[in-house]
Amino acid sequence: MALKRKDILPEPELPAGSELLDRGSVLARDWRLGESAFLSHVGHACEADFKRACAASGRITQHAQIGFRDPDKTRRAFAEVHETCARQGVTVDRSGICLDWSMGYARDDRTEEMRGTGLLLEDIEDFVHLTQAAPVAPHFGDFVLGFPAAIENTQAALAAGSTAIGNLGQYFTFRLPGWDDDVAVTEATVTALGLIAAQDVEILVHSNLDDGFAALFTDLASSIGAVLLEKYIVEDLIGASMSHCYGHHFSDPFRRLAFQTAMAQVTETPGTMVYGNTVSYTGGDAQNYASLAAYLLCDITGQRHTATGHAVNAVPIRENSRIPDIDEIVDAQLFAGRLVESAQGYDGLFDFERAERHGAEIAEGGRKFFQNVMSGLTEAGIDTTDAAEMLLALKRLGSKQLEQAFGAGLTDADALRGRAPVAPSPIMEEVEHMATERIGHISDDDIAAVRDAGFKVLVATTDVHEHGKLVIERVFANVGIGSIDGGISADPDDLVATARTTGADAIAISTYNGIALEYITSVKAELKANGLDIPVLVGGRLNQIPKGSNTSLPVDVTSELQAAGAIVCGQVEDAIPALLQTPGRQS
Ligand code: B12
Repeated sequence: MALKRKDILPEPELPAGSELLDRGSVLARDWRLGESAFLSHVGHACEADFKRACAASGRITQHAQIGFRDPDKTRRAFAEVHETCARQGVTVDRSGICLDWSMGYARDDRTEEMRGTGLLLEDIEDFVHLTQAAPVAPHFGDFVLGFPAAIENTQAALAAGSTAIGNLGQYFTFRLPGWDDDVAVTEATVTALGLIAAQDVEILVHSNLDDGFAALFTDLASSIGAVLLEKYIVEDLIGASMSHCYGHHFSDPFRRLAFQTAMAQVTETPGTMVYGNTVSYTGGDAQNYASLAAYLLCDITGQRHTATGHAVNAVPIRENSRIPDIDEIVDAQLFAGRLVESAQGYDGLFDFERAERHGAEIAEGGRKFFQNVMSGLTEAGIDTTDAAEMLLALKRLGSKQLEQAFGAGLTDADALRGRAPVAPSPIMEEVEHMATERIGHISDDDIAAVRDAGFKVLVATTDVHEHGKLVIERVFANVGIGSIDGGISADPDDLVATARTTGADAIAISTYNGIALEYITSVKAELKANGLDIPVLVGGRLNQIPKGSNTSLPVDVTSELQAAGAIVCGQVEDAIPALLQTPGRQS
């Protein structure tokens, strides 16, 4: 069915992109790039120039991600990681931080209740202080662009001398709790992009594809399509430089390499970093070291063959169980440094031609996706020359609808998005695989019993992590449990309202953001206020930062969740006995 403007942008009037960009360039009169220890050290005007110089000389650069909550410890980590590695002959070129999601709200609107597991930089001095801590390129990605606070966060990042600011990918998929005004978010983001474009040095607008649509597309060609769309908006419409990151969900080495060659075929601006393949960290230290080596070798040899400017990112091997400490970050960087040396011997052993051929197919599919989106939006009545309209239309359509309507693959009724992917995305294959594996843990008797009961379960997430929800939905569909879509980053009151209107028999909540207890307590209170008594199942990462603490380590809250009346599920199949014990069903 053809898309119509009224269904995507029903507002009679929206802020014009050109006006927002003008507003941004007026701000640029006062907000200019400040000094950073990195730029003084390397003697380049911006990180993009530094990246081009490294690529030209064949040097592989390294990115370290630092995830502490405490600003002092974060500064210490910037300095210690750089210094300790330098003493052993390894250069950490850039550092990113995991900012807290409450940084997305305007400074004056932030409250302690909103805080998640990340770092809060209260004011500009905090940003500046950080970038002076070590001569590493400061990367301000998460929760800067794409949120209500986009302008003030961008001003602070610029003042602190950062020339890589993001994360546009998050604009498309992340939602702050309690925040529904996507027009205001778009307004702030486009104004901030105008401020960036008006700087007299090149600032990379960073986008982590895996934070955006790539985590949920079934086809890698669609992800290259997203690269082209963001490049079109940022470079052609806004006049800034677009720089991409990818990697979390790219577990298959061949497609990981092919995707890098596809990127090289459609972009010229240097990439920020290749993110570590974090979803492969499912074991203990020894197993995770194997995963680290596997993806790093692929990324290093990829950069040696086709330098796209991406820094390689060695994710510490305990990242799946807790926020890594300084010595663990150092270990991962030293590991990467040694692998950069060892990788030289592997050059002739990789089939780059085959990877490039597949990359060309992915790039071709990406161009098709881009063209399909552009003509589809034009036909719908969207002004594709207006950056704000383009961003808002893409955000509102979302990954599933975009891929269904505009994907490059041929129509296939059996495929998840109704199209056979050009290059299946590894993460969606993993989700399918995990669902099949979990179904194997459910007995035939239990399957028969849930089928008879005809349960309808409302399934939702508290945050952006959606794969747990997808696995639950796939398993439920297979064993005959109906799923009602409660959405992503759902607010507790909205979730309970949906439970009431749909007559759900239970609520299944998948949570990863360190807010499990607070969220479940609110859901239980909302249920009580609405006179509903249905089971609340919860699974995922069940931890929370203790109130009033500045520790970087969230603590497990399983027993508190149980005390609050939730049914804690370690695996999807734990939902089955819990549902079968449900005393009464809503009529
Ligand atoms: C993939 C991933 C992402 C992707 C998510 C993509 C997407 N759209 O889904 C991206 C890159 C976007 C992302 C973003 C972030 N992430 Co993340 N992410 C992960 C990662 C690598 C995997 C999580 C996952 O989806 N696993 C797949 C699921 C299916 O596997 P599983 O958990 O084993 O699931 C089983 C069970 O748990 C169960 N289950 C799950 N839920 C439920 C619910 C019910 C009812 C039932 C019955 C069962 C059940 O079902 C599954 C099968 O049995 C983890 C680290 C890790 N390796 O675990 C970090 C991790 C969860 N992320 C983390 C963080 C901090 C973030 C960010 C805040 C980072 C940032 N600053 O931007 C943002 C989130 C921002 C936000 N607004 O929410 C932290 C959480 C910290 C904590 N709570 O201790 C982790 C642990 C990494 C870390 N150590 O720092 N992330």
